[in-house]
Formats: sequence, structure tokens, C-alpha cells
Amino acid sequence: LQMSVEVERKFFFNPDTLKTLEKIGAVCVNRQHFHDKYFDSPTFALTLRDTWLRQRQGCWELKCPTTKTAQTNVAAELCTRYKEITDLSEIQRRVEEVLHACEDGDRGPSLQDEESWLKKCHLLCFAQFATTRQSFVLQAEGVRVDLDQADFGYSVGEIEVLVPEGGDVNSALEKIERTAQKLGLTANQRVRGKMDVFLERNLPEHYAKLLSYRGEKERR
Ligand code: V4E
Repeated sequence: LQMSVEVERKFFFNPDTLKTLEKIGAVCVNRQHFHDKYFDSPTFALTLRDTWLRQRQGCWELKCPTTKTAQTNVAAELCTRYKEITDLSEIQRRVEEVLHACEDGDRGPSLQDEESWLKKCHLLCFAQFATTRQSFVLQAEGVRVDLDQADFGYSVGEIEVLVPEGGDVNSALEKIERTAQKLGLTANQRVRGKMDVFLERNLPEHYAKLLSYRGEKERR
């Protein structure tokens, strides 16, 4: 099964960022436009557990929280880590585990038809938007930098490293920190992702619930 941990730091970019990327030897690998659809139950059973089910250009992906290892430094707190799952039957298994709600009938080991699976689990598309992305790689570091422009008027950059399961998360954090320094990101600010901003603008009640759940988690 393809399973890896995505370690990522978001940042704000400006027109100079392109020049800086070139200067530090980042190579533009592609420019793409994609459409994301996010799914959840009517009670937000997935997202309130920080579990993100999405279809990007028809392909399913699931991002789930990882069990956190100790933070090495302050910069690490600016990074997020999520397990990324792309195998559909594994996605279905995990989603059902989180929901406990798909109890009607046992499911066999085989893949369930997408349409009927969504229906059975009461999963609905709650958000969708398109993104134009320019991607760069820093070969030496194994780091990827994406510059995203979402169609609802929000732009955000991401420095990311994919760590294979059981791989070295701390070295990924260090690579991201070095890249951030090369890009001149001095402000140690937490930058919000596209979904956060989308929810705040379009689904404020859902967003408020997420914030209060996150708050509880951090206070625990
Ligand atoms: C994990 C998550 C969401 C899913 C989307 O993740 P993200 O990496 O932000 O999106 P995108 O389009 O860049 O995906 P990629 O192409 O890199 O796979 S939506 C919200 N979250 C949780 C989350 C959070 N709680 N806080 C921050 C700062 N980011 C994400």
C-alpha cells in the first residue's frame, strides 16, 4: 500500500518568490489546474476528527492525523504532518472506522462501488474549489515547493517533504526549515491552508466547530 506522511509548512508568497526559487536552484516541474471535492457526514464526523476525504480530479485521497513524535524545535510547530492514503479500499476501511456509522450490512474485502459507498456512509460533498499550482523541486534536499492560487481568491505556498511510512520525520522537518530560511521566511507565523479560508468564508458554522475542537485538543 502506498502510504506516506506529508510534512508541510505553508507560507505566503509574492512575485519575488519566483526569483528566489530560481536563485536557490529550485526547478519548476509543472504547472497544473485541479479541482478538489471534499466529503464528510452531515455531522462532520470526519473533519472534526481532522480526517480529510477528498477527490482530486476523480482520484480519492485521505489525510489522517499521525501519532505525533516529539517536536524538535519551535520551527517544527509551523509544520503539519498527515498520513496520506490513496488506495481506495484502504480509504474506505479507514473512513468506516472513523464513522462507525456504516453498519448496514457487512462489507466484503473487495472494493465497494464509489457511489453506493458514499450513500451508505452518508457522505456528502461539503466543499469544492479549483487550484492553479506551480510546483518546484529542490533536488538536493528532496523538497517540493508548491505555489497555489485557489479560485476563491486565496493564495498560499507550501514547502513539503513526503516521508515513507516509518521514515525520518525529523530530517524532513530540518529540510523544510532550511528551505524556509533560503526562501527568506523569517516571520514565524502560522499560515492557513486553502480549506481553512474556504470554510471560514463559506461555511462559518462548520469552521467554528472545527476551531473549538482544535482548541479542546490543544488544551488537553
Ligand atoms: C489536512 C487538512 C486539509 C486537507 C488539505 O490539506 P492541504 O495540504 O492543506 O491541501 P492541499 O490542497 O495543499 O493538498 P496537497 O496537494 O498538498 O495534498 S484541509 C485542513 N486540514 C487540516 C489543516 C489544519 N488543521 N491546519 C493547517 C495549517 N493546515 C491544514
